[in-house]
Amino acid sequence: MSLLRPSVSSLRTASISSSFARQRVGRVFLNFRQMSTDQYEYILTSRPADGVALITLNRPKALNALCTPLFNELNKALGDFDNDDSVRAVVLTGSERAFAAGADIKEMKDKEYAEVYKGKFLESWTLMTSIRKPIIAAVSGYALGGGCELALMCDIILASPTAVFGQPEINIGVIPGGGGTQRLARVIGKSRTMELTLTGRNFSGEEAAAWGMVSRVVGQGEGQVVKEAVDMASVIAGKSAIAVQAGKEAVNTAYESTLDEGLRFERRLFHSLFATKDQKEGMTAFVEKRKPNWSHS
Ligand code: DAK
Repeated sequence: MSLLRPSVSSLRTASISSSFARQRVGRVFLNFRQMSTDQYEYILTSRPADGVALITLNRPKALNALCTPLFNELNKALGDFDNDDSVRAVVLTGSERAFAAGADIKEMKDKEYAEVYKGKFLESWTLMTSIRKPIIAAVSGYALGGGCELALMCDIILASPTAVFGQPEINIGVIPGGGGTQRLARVIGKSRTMELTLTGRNFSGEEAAAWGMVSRVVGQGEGQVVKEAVDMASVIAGKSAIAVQAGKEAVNTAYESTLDEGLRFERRLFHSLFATKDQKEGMTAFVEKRKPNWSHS
């Protein structure tokens, strides 16, 4: 199956009764139960490797501008994959030209304050941060504004040499609203974030890698970044899912707590893994010099 042209593979009608589907965002309950995967218009989903799901943003004419229906579909697909035991890691990508050129300016431009404030405009964007499985962003081309913020909400970012990141909202009379000022500041520091936010200057994947925002810039070639992200996701999918979930939770806690609290949380999670079959299996397999056979429990 081509990674560059994934098919809409899961054409089953999903019955989402999970807690995710009814996730609380602010004071709004989002409910995606009525949407089935064959209704996707703005994304493609596929299963390029065992345990790996690939979501491709697919709004090419608008450079994958993130309109509300696209985000609803993205949240729905992520929620489904989070609840599907056969998926252990997710790759999120766009096109060669654009990961995503930001929130849809055409959708936003005529909105009034009361409408966006009362209607909690775009608040459902944060829903994806509650996904338990790792999400790897494979970024080619433009990742601007909300596109950059979307990548920052993922757990790992790989960039192609063509990647162009930026928070250009200042150029259209606003500031980042999807976490750009907060997540960027935590990852690349105040001075750089201030510069990027106030000048709107774009930055390259190489800069992002040097600053620690991106894991690395991968080799040249169309589709290469997706291939490398899928390879990385496959490695993760080969681990104990329960340990992977704990690892993601622990790392994310580093951004939400003091060092002392974070270290205590990490220790507690580490201790709790001794209640899992996978800890017994993993350590026994090491001693017996064989590959572990994970039960993910
Ligand atoms: N929105 C809508 N359409 C967009 C778009 C966008 N962000 N970006 C590109 N397009 C559309 C263009 O309008 C054009 O459509 P047509 O004219 O063909 O109909 C098509 O995509 C191709 O774009 P260009 O013709 O402009 O292509 P170029 O190669 O010349 O330029 C570009 C590519 C990416 C440099 C340029 O399109 C551009 O500057 N785009 C806008 C980038 C931008 O300013 N992005 C930030 C938007 S504000 C929040 C969450 C998130 C946000 C806010 C709040 N909450 C949770 C509260 C996020 C806000 C933003 O992202």
